Amino acid sequence: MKRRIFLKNASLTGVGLAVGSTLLNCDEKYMKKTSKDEAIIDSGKASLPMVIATWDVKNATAKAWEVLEAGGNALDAVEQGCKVEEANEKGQSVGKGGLPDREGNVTLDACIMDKHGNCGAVVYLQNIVHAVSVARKVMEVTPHVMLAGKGAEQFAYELGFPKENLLTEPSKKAWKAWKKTSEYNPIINIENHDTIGMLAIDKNGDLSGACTTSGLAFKMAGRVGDSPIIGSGLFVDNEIGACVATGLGEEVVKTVGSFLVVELMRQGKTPQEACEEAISRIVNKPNSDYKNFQVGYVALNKQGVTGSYSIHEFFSMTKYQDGKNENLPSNFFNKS
Ligand code: SD4
Repeated sequence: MKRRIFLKNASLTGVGLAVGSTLLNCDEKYMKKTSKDEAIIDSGKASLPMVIATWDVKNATAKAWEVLEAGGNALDAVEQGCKVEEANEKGQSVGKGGLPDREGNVTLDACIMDKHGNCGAVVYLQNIVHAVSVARKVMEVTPHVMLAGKGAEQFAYELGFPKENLLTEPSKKAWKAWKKTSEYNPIINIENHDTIGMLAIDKNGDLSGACTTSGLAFKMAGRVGDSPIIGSGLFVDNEIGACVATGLGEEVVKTVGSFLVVELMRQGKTPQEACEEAISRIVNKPNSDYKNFQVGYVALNKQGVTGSYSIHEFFSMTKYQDGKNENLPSNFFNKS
């Protein structure tokens, strides 16, 4: 249910709106004017803090919420939240236990972005569980945005990250079974997508986001997807909102999906409308093969209004807000 906040006889620009216990700064461009002296904020539930994530990852959002509730910032929240899934060996698309590439190597992609627009990423990282934390270190202690492969791994060891074998027995078994046919067919949800992308707003109203994945199962050695690419897998603009993607990364990269969603929100679209438009850019391409792959976006704006949309059914968003941790099915394009 959408909660609507009515402002009467108020100047719309730079209004400080008390929502719950949190003061939210609102700007005219986020409001729908209904008459000269009344505005509606389509706020969803604009009480802060809040966190959303791709797929059903309630343990991860619970961790992020714990950080936010204690007054922690959104950056710490998304890092801590993503780490839960990276350590979860049962998740076969993230961190330890991720499905390997066709050579049997688990390689991780991750990125993180803060309220200042700073960002860090690692691609093709091996033998380190917490790729998101390495990405954060790239952002914080190097002059660079992205480190790849051996360089990223070496950097992590220098900072004290432990070396670990990421290939668990079940994932090794799945790889061996795959090798019997070696068919590469990255079909929609079948591959157990659960790349975690997480976006948070803290009690100060500041945004951050992170994304971490082992990428597509049985990908070509050396393949990097959208998840560590700023603007594709993730984008955060603290003035406007943030977006994170999941699914077939090649399609997200080709449309610079997360940046597109944030820019559409800047132009006045709601997070839901922006996610839908970004999906339509993919499916409406001439000769789009969208029936054979999945892409999903989750987004939120500065006011805590959220959106999520995918090409196919069974994508979902987990949202923790107002003390409630819920997994919500997303609307989707392909109803046939
Ligand atoms: C990739 N987008 O590497 C990732 C995969 C993914 O859930 O999202 N899986 O293309």
